Amino acid sequence: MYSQTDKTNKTPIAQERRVLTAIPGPKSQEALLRRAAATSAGLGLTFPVVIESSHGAILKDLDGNSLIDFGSGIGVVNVGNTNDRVVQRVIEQVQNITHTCFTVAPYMGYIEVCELLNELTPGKFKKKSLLVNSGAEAVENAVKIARHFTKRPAIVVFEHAYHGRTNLTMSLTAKNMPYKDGFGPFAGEVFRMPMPYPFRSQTNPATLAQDSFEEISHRIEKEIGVNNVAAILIEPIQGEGGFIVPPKGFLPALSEFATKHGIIFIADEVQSGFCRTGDWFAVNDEGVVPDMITTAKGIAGGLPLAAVTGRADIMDSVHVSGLGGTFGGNPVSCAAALGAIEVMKEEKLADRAKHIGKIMGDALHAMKEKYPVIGDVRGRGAMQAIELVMPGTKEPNTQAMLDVIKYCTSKGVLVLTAGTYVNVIRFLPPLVMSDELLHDALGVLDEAFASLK
Ligand code: PLZ
Repeated sequence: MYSQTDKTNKTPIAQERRVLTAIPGPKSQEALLRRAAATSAGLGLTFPVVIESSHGAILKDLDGNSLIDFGSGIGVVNVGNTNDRVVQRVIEQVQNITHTCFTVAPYMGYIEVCELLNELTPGKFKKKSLLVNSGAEAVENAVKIARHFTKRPAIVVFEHAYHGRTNLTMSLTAKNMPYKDGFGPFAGEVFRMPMPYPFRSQTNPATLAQDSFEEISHRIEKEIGVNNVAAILIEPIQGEGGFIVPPKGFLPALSEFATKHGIIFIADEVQSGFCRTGDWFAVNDEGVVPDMITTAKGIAGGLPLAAVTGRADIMDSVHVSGLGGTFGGNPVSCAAALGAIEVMKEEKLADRAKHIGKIMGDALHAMKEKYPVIGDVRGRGAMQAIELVMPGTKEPNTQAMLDVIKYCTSKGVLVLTAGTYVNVIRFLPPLVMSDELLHDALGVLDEAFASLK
């Protein structure tokens, strides 16, 4: 299953973990020196290896080590690395049209991706879409359109939010270091509200959703004025912030409040979308129907593509040529998206995400019982995280996170970090990861905790 086909004329990549050298190995080390010499020091580095090839849930580095991919390039290759169908569609497309610019001379791929997005996103009303290059660009466009439609300036965002690195999206993002520090001045008319964070909240869990909603609605009314608010923008499960899942009832209340006051409710599903949480989109879980939804990452199986999908009246409110961009909805990316979405449907990857979530959830909860450094286990489907603390307290434990990551890397399991307090380990496996590989990776994680002093 999931081995490379002959079409790409490459050696198949076995779906197994194999560590042949220290990590990084000598070739990766040499390549990382070139990286340091040639690329901006402002770029971070999560996995200290240089990748030569990939398939399914395995990344192969320059030294021939086969590493388990527990990050999917930050939630992108949900259909697996170099998914056969995506690769095939890309090869066919790149020989036909590489670029025309959709607003200059349109092509079918763009239209077909939009038709699919309009159908797959929640809401029975008529919808329309716009394609762009990155998640940040999608969010920026959603805000642009919401302001144009409502003729109101203010945007409501949340603590722990992440929406991108452009000037506007940096302004919408919560965390200073590393995203904003020294990069101001920031965009105006952005108002940040408290986010219900069940693990860290002092409030009674039973009333957290309602209490948070009441505080936020009160503040919107008193501090901004509902008639000045163009949009409420929220990640239904916060990504970079540490996979914070709001308590049940919170998102529906917020969305209802927005509707009541003519405020556009925008769900940023850039990280949580495309089967990741066990549904097409994370908002499906509570039946929340956003006015607009931003997507990227998982949409095109590894090629750069992002989208804004929304109520047709909102999306059509912009004058002709008010939206666009040279590369947005590039034909090759669209072909990849059509392949990726087909795979998600046929292989029922939303169900697969639920299955992975059950295995991960059970294993992580069992680890929490054994290792008091694990303060919280949370997430949905194949979007799970653990928050590390000083045992017996809720004080963030960054060192434990670093030690665990280091151990896992040395054993060939690549996992991502997250969190406002830099103490969260998040798991975003490709949804095609086999149960064997999943158990193997979780076994390594358990060993990592056992090895902590
Ligand atoms: N909205 C919810 O998660 C991207 C950031 C990686 P782009 N998250 C990964 C990094 O360190 O830059 C993200 C997201 C949510 C928007 C974005 C932005 O998407 O495609 O990175 O622009």
